[in-house]
Amino acid sequence: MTSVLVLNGPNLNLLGLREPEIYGADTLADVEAACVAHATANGFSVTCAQSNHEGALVDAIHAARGIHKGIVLNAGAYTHTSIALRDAIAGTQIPTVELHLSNIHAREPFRHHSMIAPVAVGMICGFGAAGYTLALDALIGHLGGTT
Ligand code: CA2
Repeated sequence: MTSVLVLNGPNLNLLGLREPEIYGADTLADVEAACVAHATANGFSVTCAQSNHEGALVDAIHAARGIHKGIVLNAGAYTHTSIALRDAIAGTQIPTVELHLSNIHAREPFRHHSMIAPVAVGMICGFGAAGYTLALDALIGHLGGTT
């Protein structure tokens, strides 16, 4: 069965616990359970991971080589700063869908630029937790829908 990785970055472990008006009421565990259910229903397996550390996220992308055919990545605030994450995606050439709960373009100017976007297959943002399953659908479609 084809496997994909859902990777979440810094502070996303706080989902559902703070700022629900921006990020929604679903917890990270809720989001991950929805990803597992959605991927499984589509014949894919999914591994979910989260880290608050940039290097650990780079390691997770490197470790995906040969295991996961694609990545859904919410890099959190590292989206806007991390050349290292961008280089990891470009270096591994693992198809990656960038995902944000909030519409980063409707927020503060410093969130408008993404380091990840130029090396991503595409970006989904602004649809809250539903964006994760939208991103999985986009990734599965990009991979050809085959298992
Ligand atoms: O909208 C998104 O998904 C973001 O990636 C979330 C990041 C933010 O820095 C990006 O600009 C957009 C922040 C994640 C923080 O998550 C929290 C969740 C609940 C409470 C506090 C923080």
